[in-house]
Amino acid sequence: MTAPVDFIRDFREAAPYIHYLRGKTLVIGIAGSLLSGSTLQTLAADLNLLASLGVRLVVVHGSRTQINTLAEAHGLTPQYHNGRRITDETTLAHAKQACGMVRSDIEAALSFGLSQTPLRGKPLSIAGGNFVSARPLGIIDGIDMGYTGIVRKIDTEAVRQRLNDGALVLISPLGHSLSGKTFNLSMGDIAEAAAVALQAEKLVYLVEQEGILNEHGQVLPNLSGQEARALLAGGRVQSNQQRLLQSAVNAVENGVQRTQILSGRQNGSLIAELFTRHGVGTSVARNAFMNIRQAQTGDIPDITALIRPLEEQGILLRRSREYLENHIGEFSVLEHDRRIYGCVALKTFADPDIGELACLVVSPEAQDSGYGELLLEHLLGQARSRNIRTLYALSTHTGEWFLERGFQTASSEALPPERLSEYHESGRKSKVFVYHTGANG
Ligand code: 1C4
Repeated sequence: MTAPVDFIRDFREAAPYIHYLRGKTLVIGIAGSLLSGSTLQTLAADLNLLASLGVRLVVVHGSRTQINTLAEAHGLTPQYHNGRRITDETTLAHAKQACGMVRSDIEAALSFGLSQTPLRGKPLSIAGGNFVSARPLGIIDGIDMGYTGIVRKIDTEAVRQRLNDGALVLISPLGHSLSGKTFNLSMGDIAEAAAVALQAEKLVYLVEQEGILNEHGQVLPNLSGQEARALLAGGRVQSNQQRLLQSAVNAVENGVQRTQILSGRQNGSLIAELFTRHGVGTSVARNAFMNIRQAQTGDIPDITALIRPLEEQGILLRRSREYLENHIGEFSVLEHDRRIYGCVALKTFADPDIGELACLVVSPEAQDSGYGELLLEHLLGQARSRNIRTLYALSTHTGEWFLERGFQTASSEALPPERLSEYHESGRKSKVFVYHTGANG
């Protein structure tokens, strides 16, 4: 029997992410509209899977759709100001009712366990409680927002205690004031505040859209906090997503490593985002001043300074100034605070399905902070967008680094003919690694 090649490749790719996420805290905010029927069942199975892999989960559920359904059933029209619900006594009663129903449905779905696996029938322990204290939003532009509240404090000690006990912490969008009043809060406000208070590894928003969409309706894949801020300032994000993106920016600017916004409707999107290199949806990362961009001729002195010492050690191929001038379009550079710390090149061949990751360098003082990984992700994105299916990397010293990131060893004979003749001429006997990008070709 032959091994299922795709499964083995995907499992190898996922392994470093499984290792990395074990013991890390994820705060996941889920829009209320996703919390019913088969979508809820699928999300609950994925949450169970994450918990079984040792990820510490704080889930904040929304309830907007359910409150609106109750309002409509009573012949009421929901009232909003600046995108925030105005909560009168009746709406507060609906909010409490909606939260009770949603919470109970989530608990039931999570209790179902991982169907078709040995974990079936071993329900995850779910913790609830008065983790969120709130205060009224007050009067905005002369409009009394009633029982609409904002987060005052997250009881991080209590949340951490439950997480340490192995429970999933499930938070409803209600908060209580010190005077004993209940306030209707937004899922996003709580998720952001919890992620910051817990200094979570990631804040994930599961929403209806595929991610944050630009003014043309296209998903914006990777943004730095700084880029996201510029998009918001320029009004280049669809109006109904501005608060969500602002929340993502707030989180990363206050210590959360990354915020991810993705569709909760697409089966498995949460798993794809967390355990594959290419991910899905929009990611907002903390490195505010880090940027990977297309190299320009003016970057050649900086690229030369990066690569010359490694050429002398035989780690990289020699590339003359003339070569760099002629091939600068293949290069990308990583800059931080306008200084270049790394580069990588995508070589193409007569066969359009094939590419090579070449000239990958991170300057010694910036190594071990994930820049190499970011350059690799960037290059894989470029390869996919050009429908390159097979990506080679040749290396004399760095094989392990590629193997740990999902590459596999390959025979030099698999290289395209023009690269194979260079390979023989160089006499370097470099090892050959291959990565299947998943592009459709
Ligand atoms: N082997 C295994 N692991 C390594 C490693 C190595 N040589 N170097 C670093 N790591 C590990 C670190 O220990 C760390 O592990 P940890 O602590 O997280 O467990 C992890 O990698 C760090 O990962 P990162 O994402 O923070 O990576 P960076 O440090 O930012 O960057 C580089 C990784 C390998 C890029 C960086 O160490 C570097 O610049 N090294 C020197 C240059 C180099 O080896 N580049 C790779 C070239 S292979 C050539 C060409 O010219 O085109 C040759 C072609 C031919 O024909 O031979 C290439 C592709 O450029 N090919």
